[in-house]
Amino acid sequence: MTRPAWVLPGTLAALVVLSVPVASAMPRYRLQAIPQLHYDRGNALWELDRRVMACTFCHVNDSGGAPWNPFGQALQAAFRQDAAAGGKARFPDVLYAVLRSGDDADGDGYPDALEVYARTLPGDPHSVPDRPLPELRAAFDAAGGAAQYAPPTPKR
Ligand SMILES: [Ca+2]
Repeated sequence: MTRPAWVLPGTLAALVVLSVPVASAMPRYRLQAIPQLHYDRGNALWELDRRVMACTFCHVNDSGGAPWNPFGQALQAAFRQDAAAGGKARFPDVLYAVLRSGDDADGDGYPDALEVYARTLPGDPHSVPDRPLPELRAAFDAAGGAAQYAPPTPKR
């Protein structure tokens, strides 16, 4: 007996999805941040792969939740500031504002946006880019600077 042609690809796809560690849905902010920061590029299964952006990007613990690291706290502060001013900023706008500010939340000498570009953790001073700041900044600027992390235009 021969199998219908669709059985094998379908089974393989299911196996691939099931073999991704912690294949549960990711929190909403992370689902928004990953494409905005281009961490999804070249990874068709990014929505199922928590390794694409570690919880420790914003949180202290690997499993997320409280407390937040200095970068997570910077995002929270920006939300509070916006709310106090009567704003209703969306998460992508807040993320962009924090990155555009040029601040270095973890104080490791690399501004947050450059850490995003280098794929290191902006809230962990032990996670630093492997090249000198001037060299990294030149590459970052050539790639479009902070503007490359502008929020996506909302779909209509
Ligand atoms: Ca860092």
